[in-house]
Amino acid sequence: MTAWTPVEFEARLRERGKAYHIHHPFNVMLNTGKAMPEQVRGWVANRFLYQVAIPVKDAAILANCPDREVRRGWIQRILDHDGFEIGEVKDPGGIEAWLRLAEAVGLSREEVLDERHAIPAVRFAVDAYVNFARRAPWQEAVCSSLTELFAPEIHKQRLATWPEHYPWIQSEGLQYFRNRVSQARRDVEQGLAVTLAYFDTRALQQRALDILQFKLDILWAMNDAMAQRYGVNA
Ligand code: AHQ
Repeated sequence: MTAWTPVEFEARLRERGKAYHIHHPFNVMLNTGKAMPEQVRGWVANRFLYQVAIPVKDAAILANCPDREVRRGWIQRILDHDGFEIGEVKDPGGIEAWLRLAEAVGLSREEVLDERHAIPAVRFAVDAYVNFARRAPWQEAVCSSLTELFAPEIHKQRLATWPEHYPWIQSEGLQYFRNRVSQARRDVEQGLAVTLAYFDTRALQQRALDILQFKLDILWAMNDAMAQRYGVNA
């Protein structure tokens, strides 16, 4: 079988958006204003496990990647999350912004940092992502980040709905989502370019779709675990 053209291949990747966790009942509850404060707090506390794993996952990709040009682009992801102080330029980073979100929804920094609310299945899903990035060829780990093709929409949806539905959450707590809309777009530019170039036979392209599905399942499973623990209000 001949390989799909890059245009066709990208379309097939984007088609998988149907399985993105924006469609999960727990996320639909959150973004249609039906979540109780305890469910919002449970989501923020458990999603923290995913957030702090992202720079570890990205460092694993850097460690496996011999291509300096790719590393120059990819390292930005670690700076985005861990923050940095380079000369006069300072940025507290996305993990700090997530802790501000935690405080804005009524959690203490301590109870988020000590992961006391962590659901075992959330921890296992996050570990599956980090361990995949450590073990897989770096191009496959890059491909697995492409659930972010669909991320700008979910961040914009939160920004458009949470202030109205959850007036009890202070607005500055949503800064993380504001930052991610542009960061996700920039991430995807590099991730997609690497993926379209490396997966260049029909068999490799199918592998890329399977990798994307694996990561979609990770995000979906996290929501399943939170729905089971906190319930889903229809
Ligand atoms: O805040 C998110 C983030 O920093 C990342 C990095 C990226 C990756 O490398 O896999 N994926 C991702 C995602 C973030 N937020 C999720 C959300 O729903 O808020 C979405 C998630 C993703 O689409 O993979």
